[in-house]
Amino acid sequence: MAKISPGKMRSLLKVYFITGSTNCLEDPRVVLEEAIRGGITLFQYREKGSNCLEGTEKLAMGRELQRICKNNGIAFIVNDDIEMALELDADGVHIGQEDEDAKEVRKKIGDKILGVSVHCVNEAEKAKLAGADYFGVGPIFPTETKKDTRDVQGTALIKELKDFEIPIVGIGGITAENASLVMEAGADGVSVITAISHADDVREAAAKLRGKIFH
Ligand code: TZP
Ligand code: IFP
Ligand code: MG
Repeated sequence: MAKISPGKMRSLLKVYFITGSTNCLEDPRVVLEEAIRGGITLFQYREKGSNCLEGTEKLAMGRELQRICKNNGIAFIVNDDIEMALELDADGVHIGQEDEDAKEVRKKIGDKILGVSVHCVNEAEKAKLAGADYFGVGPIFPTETKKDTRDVQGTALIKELKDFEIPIVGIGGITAENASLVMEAGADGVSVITAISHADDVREAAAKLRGKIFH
């Protein structure tokens, strides 16, 4: 597989759903199936937090979520865990600034999709040189999901990073109500955990968010 084109990457980022067992109110497999029915365009498996799955349980869950993605033509990205991404032959990985160096990760994963969290222009420069396929920018709005985030950034950095010509997804506290602000700032898409995983009707929540992005 050749490296993904920026145009294709931008189209995948539009409604980027992230979840893991600790984020879901019911079985993550059911949540993912429903979110796909609602129209998500990309999925990231992020297994974090107290009582999260580890080891073989995490691997088994990853494998099942990947199968659901495959059956529905949705690319499957793994958060942080490069070894698991390689073991599963995932479509890509997402790493933060606290994870392994992006250049080293790029070497390990070849042409797979590489997403990097960036919080300033300097980090964006480094990530671009390392061969990042997209930038994750956030937290845009206050979020309860990740406790160790940087300060809330609003949409200013999204505007600044447009010059890099790397696809951008906003993350952090994004809902159907504020998603338009993120897109208007120049993001290619929005990434959410709570807005979909905690919804009473997961499918409807994904569809509502999608409706704000595709109009
Ligand atoms: N990185 C920055 S904010 C965040 C992550 C993983 C959490 C996003 O979750 P939510 O529930 O969509 O605010
Ligand atoms: N951004 C993203 C993404 N994923 C993460 N896990 C994260 C920040 C901490 F939305 F993919 F860009
Ligand atoms: Mg990380």
